Amino acid sequence: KTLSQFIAETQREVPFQTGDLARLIQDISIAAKIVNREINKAGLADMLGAAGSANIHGEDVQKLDEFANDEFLSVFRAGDACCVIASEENEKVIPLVHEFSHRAKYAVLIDPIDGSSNTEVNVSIGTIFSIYTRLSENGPGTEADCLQKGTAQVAAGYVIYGSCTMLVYSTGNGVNGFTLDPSIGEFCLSHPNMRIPEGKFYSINEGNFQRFEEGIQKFITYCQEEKSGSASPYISRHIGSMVADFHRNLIKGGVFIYPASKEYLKGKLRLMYECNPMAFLIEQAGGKASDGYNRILEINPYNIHQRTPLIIGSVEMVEEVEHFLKQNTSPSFKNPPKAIINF
Ligand code: P6P
Repeated sequence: KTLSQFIAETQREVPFQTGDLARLIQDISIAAKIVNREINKAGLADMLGAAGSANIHGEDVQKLDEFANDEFLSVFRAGDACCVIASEENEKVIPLVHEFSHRAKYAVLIDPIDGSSNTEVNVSIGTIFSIYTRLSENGPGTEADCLQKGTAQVAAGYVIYGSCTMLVYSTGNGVNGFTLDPSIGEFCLSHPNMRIPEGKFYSINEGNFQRFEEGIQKFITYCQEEKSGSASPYISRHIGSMVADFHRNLIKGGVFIYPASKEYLKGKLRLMYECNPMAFLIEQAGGKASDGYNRILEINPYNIHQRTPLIIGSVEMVEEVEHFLKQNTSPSFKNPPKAIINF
């Protein structure tokens, strides 16, 4: 069953839908196919490496980041369902002004390519998107349309460009995964109604161990310790590309952690276009997502680029991490040194 057939079928289940959200998901899938094509030949088409510029966060922009951002922006501009975009690659939101702005219902937040530095070493990377119904009445969308709590999302998903390319998304009625069949150029339903199992993978950049809060350090040590004389059941798996680490855990179970650290006081990952969409998906798949203390989806946003610590995956493992954090917040971390990056 192709994505188009799946959307047509689910459209019938939800009465009075105008089809705008369906169109938006279709548009995202088209841009994803184009980005996928460039990623697959990145090494040949000189799309690897830095574009020679820095983005608004001062991070080297990879050529694919720019290409992907342009592709997704152009499909949203060409359509009539989106009134405003917030992208990791753009400092300000981008209000869409077109003849249909007055009736474009959705705000889209996107990380066009997450983990682009992995392209050079042929590691899976991803696109992450989050969709809200606009709050403003009409005309081009506004920043306020983008700055909504994660609980208000109407849809969210990601594309993983890996050994195969998949689109995984939810509109609030469960999570479905579609695998791109290059022979027909269609995303086909391959993972219906995805549910995260309880698992034993823990995924974290242990290189930052000395900079983590004591609770995180104790969780990692707990995972490594033998249990009643037998080997620890926990398995460390960390790819360093959040979409890939998330996708493995969604299928096999486990927890992905990018916590606060002395360097990143609020964690490194972005709330609005990385953590909120992934939190929406994981809850739809029966999992959990928190910043260690609060449900990610309940965080009140103040800036489209704000960061948050992220602990996401199987309920049992997320709650184990939360347990260690609640028990052990070391005093040194309460008064951290001037953080290098705390926005
Ligand atoms: P670190 C990739 O740059 C990314 O945004 C995520 O995909 C990944 O989980 C994280 O950063 C890796 O960050 O600090 O461990 O290199």
